[in-house]
Amino acid sequence: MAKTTACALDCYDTCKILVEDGIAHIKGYSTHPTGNGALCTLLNKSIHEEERITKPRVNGKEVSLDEALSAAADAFKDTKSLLWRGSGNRGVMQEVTNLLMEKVGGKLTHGSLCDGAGDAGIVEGRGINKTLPYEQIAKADTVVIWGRNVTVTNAHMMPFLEGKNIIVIDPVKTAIAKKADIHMQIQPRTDYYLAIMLARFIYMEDSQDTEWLEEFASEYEDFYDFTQEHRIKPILQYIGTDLGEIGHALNYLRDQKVVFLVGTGVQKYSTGASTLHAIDSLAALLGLFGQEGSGVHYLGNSQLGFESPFATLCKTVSKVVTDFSDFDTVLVQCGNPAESMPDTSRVCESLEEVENLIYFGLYENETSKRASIVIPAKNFFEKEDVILPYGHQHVHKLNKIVESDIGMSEYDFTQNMFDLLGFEGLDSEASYIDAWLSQCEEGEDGYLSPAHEKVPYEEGFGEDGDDEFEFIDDYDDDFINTKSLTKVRTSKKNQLTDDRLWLLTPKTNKALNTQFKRDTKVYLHPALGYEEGAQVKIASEFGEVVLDIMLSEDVRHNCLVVPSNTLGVNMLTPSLVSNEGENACYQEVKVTLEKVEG
Ligand SMILES: Nc1nc2c(c(=O)[nH]1)N[C@H]1C(S)=C(S)[C@@H](COP(=O)(O)OP(=O)(O)OC[C@H]3O[C@@H](n4cnc5c(=O)[nH]c(N)nc54)[C@H](O)[C@@H]3O)O[C@H]1N2
Ligand SMILES: Nc1nc2c(c(=O)[nH]1)N[C@H]1C(S)=C(S)[C@@H](COP(=O)(O)OP(=O)(O)OC[C@H]3O[C@@H](n4cnc5c(=O)[nH]c(N)nc54)[C@H](O)[C@@H]3O)O[C@H]1N2
Ligand code: SF4
Ligand SMILES: [Mo]
Repeated sequence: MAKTTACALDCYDTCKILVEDGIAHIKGYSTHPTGNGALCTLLNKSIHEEERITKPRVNGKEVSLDEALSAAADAFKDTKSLLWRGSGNRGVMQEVTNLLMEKVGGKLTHGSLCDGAGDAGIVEGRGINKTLPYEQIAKADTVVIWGRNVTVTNAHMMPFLEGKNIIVIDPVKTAIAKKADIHMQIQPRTDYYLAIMLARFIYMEDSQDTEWLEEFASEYEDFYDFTQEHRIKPILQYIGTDLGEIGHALNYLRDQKVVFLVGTGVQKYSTGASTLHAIDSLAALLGLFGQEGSGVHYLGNSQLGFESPFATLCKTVSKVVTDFSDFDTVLVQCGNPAESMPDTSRVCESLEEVENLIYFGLYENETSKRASIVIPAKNFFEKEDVILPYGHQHVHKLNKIVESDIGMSEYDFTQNMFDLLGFEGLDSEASYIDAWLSQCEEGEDGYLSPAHEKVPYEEGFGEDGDDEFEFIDDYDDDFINTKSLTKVRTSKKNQLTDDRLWLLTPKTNKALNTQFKRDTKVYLHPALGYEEGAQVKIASEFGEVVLDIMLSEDVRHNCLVVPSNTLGVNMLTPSLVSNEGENACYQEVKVTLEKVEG
């Protein structure tokens, strides 16, 4: 009989999967509300072809699983321990190891490599970060795709965009930008200013939704004053747009149902929270919250409304600027910090200092190579789990589809540690799975998150829906001197423009972060005068990397694109957390190029 499961890769879509005849015959579930019967190549191909770690290792020597587990248990005895968990598999059962950390007195991490800055900006305005259902996106007149590469990272959104006016805001002419009604190919890191400018013009022409504002966001006159602090001419020039383009965009925004699909691209900066808060403020001004067919869709808080059975009182350290050398034992689970964290040289130096680096994962990578203990994991086809999506709210039970001899599940690992270290209090795997599922609503199409609402923010904002929307009312930028753009700033570090290039590190369809295919290419505009196929040394104040040149007219002239699966990309990125949200700031960096003769 056919079985179902879902894809646990870290992706907006979280596709439901139909398994007809073993793992070789899987397909997308055609009636799934967010799928269209198709899976992507990562699931159709890459995951089956990627070579797994099959044998446990201790100090470079292959050992039995029992030996590796007892070495791991010893490493947790009387030591300072840290669990650093990545997002290679987004199943909730990943978090069962929190319970082990609680028992050994170890620490966990806080903060995010991913969407944390944007999330913080959303919470500032709306109180909580609810997900806009795809069904509402389908009812929009205009969709603004703002720093999200939908065809690559969110392909199952495409059917919902059919027949709509599309505006794309992206420094790169992405595939969707080529098909859009308007592509605003703006300067990176200027989205905050663009949102404020659009709001300023909305006020100027009196297109705000006054009736809605009076009821749900009554401080809109203060927001008017705030937008007035921003100078139009220099800002439009800095963003790389003009009055004509802004006017054109406004035609698609006023008096219509509008959805903003905002991606992580706009918030990989210290100011990322302000950017989302400004975009949300623009949306509020247009009255887009709590109405059919409109709103802002970002990465939602997937655990909203749930009580986690894995909550602990463990202390935490930053996930972004972690100093691993503070610990004797570090368990790296489901991630690849030696490649995925910013500032690779700093990360690797601090990992070198760790006495017991335990890698618990599927594939060999830069982190597994440094580990003294390697424990192979099972993948999501080989164990039971539950997944809570961030792109929609259709919760899935993940079922074991194949029996595999390789590795172990996170639950089994935790249970083994409890047994070896003499701890008590771990419940059964089934009871934890049930603890998550029993909190869901059961709908026609399966489980729905308890936070699911057809039209979010219909009642209002905050936890209980009785707060108002709070507009953005300040902006701090420590990276760029913005004095000439506003009437209030003081001078800081970088000039508004200089000869260096912005480093953009978006995702690629060949990989899921550092899982699957790795690359060695940089994409440059031909006007920079480099030759395709040659190599170039890219340098920032944090490090350098040599990559193969690909020329592309699609990249803005003052940017370069190095996809996030590229070997060494994070040699260039800073050890920096965002002003709010404790997020990595991968793009808060400018780089220089130097030809490599050869
Ligand atoms: N420069 C730059 N860097 C970035 C980004 C960027 O945009 N630019 N993006 C950032 C973002 S958004 C993210 S989310 C992070 C992701 O960074 P990480 O969270 O470190 O994820 P990956 O690098 O994909 O590594 C995932 C690993 O998880 C392991 N794994 C997979 N499934 C399982 C499982 O079921 N169990 C266990 N135990 N292990 C498993 C695999 O071995 C794989 O190597 O990267 C960030 N890094
Ligand atoms: N195939 C595939 N799918 C994935 C992933 C993957 O690695 N591969 N990763 C998954 C994960 S972990 C995440 S977090 C999501 C992220 O998915 P997205 O939200 O799509 O994020 P990115 O691909 O990092 O960047 C999106 C776009 O932002 C643009 N951009 C960069 N800087 C700026 C800027 O300053 N302003 C504006 N307006 N745009 C900018 C980039 O050019 C890019 O087109 O994708 C998920 N889906
Ligand atoms: S990676 Fe994303 S698009 Fe591909 S199968 Fe998984 S959830 Fe669907
Ligand atoms: Mo992410």
